[in-house]
Amino acid sequence: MERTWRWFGKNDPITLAMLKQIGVEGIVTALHDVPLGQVWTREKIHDLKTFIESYGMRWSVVESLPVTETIKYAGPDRDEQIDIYKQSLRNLAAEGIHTICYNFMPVLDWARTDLLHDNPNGSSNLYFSIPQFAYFDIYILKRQGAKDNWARFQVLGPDGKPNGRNIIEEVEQLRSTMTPEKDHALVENIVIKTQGFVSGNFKEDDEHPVELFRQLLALYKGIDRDQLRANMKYFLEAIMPVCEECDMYMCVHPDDPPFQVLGLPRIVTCDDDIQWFLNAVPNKHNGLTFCAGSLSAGAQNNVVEMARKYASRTWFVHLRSCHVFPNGDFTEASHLGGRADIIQLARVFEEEEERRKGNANIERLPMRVDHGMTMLGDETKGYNAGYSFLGRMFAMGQVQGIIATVDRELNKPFHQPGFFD
Ligand code: DNO
Repeated sequence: MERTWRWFGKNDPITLAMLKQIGVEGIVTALHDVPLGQVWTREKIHDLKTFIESYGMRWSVVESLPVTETIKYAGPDRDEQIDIYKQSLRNLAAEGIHTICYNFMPVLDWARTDLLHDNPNGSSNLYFSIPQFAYFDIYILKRQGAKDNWARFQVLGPDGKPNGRNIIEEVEQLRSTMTPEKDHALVENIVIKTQGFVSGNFKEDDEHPVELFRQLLALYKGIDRDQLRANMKYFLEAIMPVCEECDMYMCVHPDDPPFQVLGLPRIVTCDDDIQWFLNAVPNKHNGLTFCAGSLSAGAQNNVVEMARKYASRTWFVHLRSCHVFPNGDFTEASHLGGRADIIQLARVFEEEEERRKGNANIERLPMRVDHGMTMLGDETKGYNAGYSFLGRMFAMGQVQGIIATVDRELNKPFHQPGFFD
């Protein structure tokens, strides 16, 4: 796999010169300054691509070319937005970029309740607490029907059966300990700090993020799982001719967390879902971002089995692993532990890459380590949540070691750029 890194553009405090020193071969980025729903021009793409190439790396993957809400809920201007999307795809391909990561999660991209949760070793990680999230929904967002939803919400145990957790009881206990400051911190974690840099729906300086959130949620009134699936199919069918014409590989990111939240349907959460969207539009340009972290947060998912099953339609890999507690809350595990089994995943995808030899544009399978620990001073640097430097570098070192070992077993050459070897 090609070792890539999510970089947030020229304002990212982590520079390309730094990345070069740690064995990064390719960059995963987006035009973060283009407002949501506007065409990415060739000029802007070219400018960033040339900048990346001046460091001896390539722009391997776009993460993300955002699918605007109107496409997801089928608003009146969705065709217009799809046309804009197609134009951006054409412009990207014309500049030699052929892999696009996107997601089809309504309103909320990924979700966490705590961004600096203590690990036993003194570092910290991202954390998702079901009762804290339910508290946000019921008492901060005050979503109609939220309490009923959470009363019926079933947390699945490792056997795939409901574990009997009483969420409402825990929410009420939590409520008695909450303060306005703690409420504010929860809003920051769920909306501002996690969405701001990925989705374009929210900005760091939004004055009324919760109100904005409510307005976006209202757009999905009446949209159930089947309807959202139909909208995803419509979008994919509409863009496939362009993807074929310019050999563009689309890879949807699984939903994070991989279960329903805020009464919104989520449709890329498990084996059945993946099978569904791949079959619904059976074209190799309709593929998957295999995000081991998101999938491993679902106790129902056997991540290695899924990797084997879907490797041939995977165009981008995210390596991280979750630890799911018996009560269903989860946190990021070490890249050498947790539910995902990154060692086995590296085998699956290194073998898959061998099968792709000679196929232009997909010959290398781009992989990035996903969220890493916040450690050794990362917390003071203002990095985006989950995207620390030292923590991700540590994970990258571990993953490179795994890949080198697997490659030795497979008799596959392993090259570590930047050294005399
Ligand atoms: C969070 C990421 C997501 C992901 C997008 C892809 O860290 O996993 O923001 O990049 O959903 O569209």
